Amino acid sequence: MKNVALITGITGQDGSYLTEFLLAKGYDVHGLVRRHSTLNTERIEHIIRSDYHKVKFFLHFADVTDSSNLMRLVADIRPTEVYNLAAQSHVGISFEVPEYTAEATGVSTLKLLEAVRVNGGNCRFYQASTSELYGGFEETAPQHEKTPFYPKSPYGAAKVYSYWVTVNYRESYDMYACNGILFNHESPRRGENFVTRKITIAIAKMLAGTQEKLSLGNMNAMRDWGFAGDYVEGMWLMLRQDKADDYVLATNEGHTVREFTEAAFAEVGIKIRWEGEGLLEKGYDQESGKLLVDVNPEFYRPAEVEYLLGNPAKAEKELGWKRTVDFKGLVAMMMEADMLAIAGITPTEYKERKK
Ligand code: NAP
Ligand code: G4F
Repeated sequence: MKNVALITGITGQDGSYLTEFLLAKGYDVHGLVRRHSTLNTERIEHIIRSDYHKVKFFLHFADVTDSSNLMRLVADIRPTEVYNLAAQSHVGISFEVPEYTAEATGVSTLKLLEAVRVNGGNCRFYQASTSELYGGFEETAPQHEKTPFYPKSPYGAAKVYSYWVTVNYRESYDMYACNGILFNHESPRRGENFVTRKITIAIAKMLAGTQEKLSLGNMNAMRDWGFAGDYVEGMWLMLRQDKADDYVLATNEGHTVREFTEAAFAEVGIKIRWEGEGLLEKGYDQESGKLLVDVNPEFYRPAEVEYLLGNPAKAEKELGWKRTVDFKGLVAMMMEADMLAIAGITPTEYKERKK
């Protein structure tokens, strides 16, 4: 039987890596894209321009909040696997657009599951669940599949709904439906307003002379940051098992926002000297004394998730999943990509600079 994947959120970070991964495995890949007033396909532009386009790679206009659209597309495409990656995925912004987040990140999962069920229910379903489910529940860190949920944002609450409705469809209708509970994963394709990418872009701009300083919110928040390319393989592996189940993907290595900032500056040979605390914390170039980092309360959230650290033991044992990029490798990859793209230096100049 031909493998046919349907990916929602194909224009996002994970959607683009997953598409490359599945095309390399011989899948037909169908992706849903929203209509924008400007083109929004930057991350998959290389695939659109490749020989795959309209042969093994197909795009369809759709919005995951539109159930009739989903129903028709599932009926037309007849996917063997559905990867539900679409979401309003920014935690901070979910406080600004809570109702829309509930629709796009929560209820839309029900709409897609229902479209699959009504159309026969015999394709495999991946739901992009998240470590934000655990939110404020830190006691059993590293968090794992059995850790209780305590979402701390409209985004987290919407994802809790999506998690449970996925489990519910698995149990009620015997559907092969899995939750991948993924801890933060990043890459050079990460959205510009997530903290890691915001940091690497800012440093590249500062070195290019087009930005003065980097302003951040909570620098003490700890995250378990992995590489997105590793995590999309985990999604696929979850759909390869005899029985559907839920799995954590994480690195079990935690770092604060401050540590990520230091590590990114270190990649370009700058050592940060920190002074002050909380809103008064500042980071200076140890050599020149120049102010490089400060704190702006604008980036604080009404409620914060302070500590996320994941235990991927179940995925490692049952799926044979293993991350290939560690924290240092991830920071280096992201910093190099932004230096080449933004600071306009060549790979050779970058290597020279790092010596
Ligand atoms: P992302 O880069 O923000 O991509 C989100 C995708 O969803 C984009 O393609 C976006 O389309 C699409 N989308 C948003 N609202 C939509 C709507 N109403 N209809 C159709 N498409 C819509 O997110 P990501 O980092 O790739 O993450 C993928 C999924 O994993 C998300 O569900 C996220 O919540 C979840 N997750 C991510 C992480 C992580 O660390 N990256 C960790 C755990 C879980 P546009 O391009 O048109 O905006
Ligand atoms: O990079 P972030 O915005 O990611 P966050 O909130 O952890 O959410 C990401 O990971 C989740 C998985 O755990 C996904 F489900 C979700 O879709 C998304 O991909 O923020 C990371 C931390 C937070 O504690 C935030 O308060 O960094 C802190 N932070 C400090 N200064 C900042 C900033 N975050 C952002 N975005 N911008 C800042 O200036």
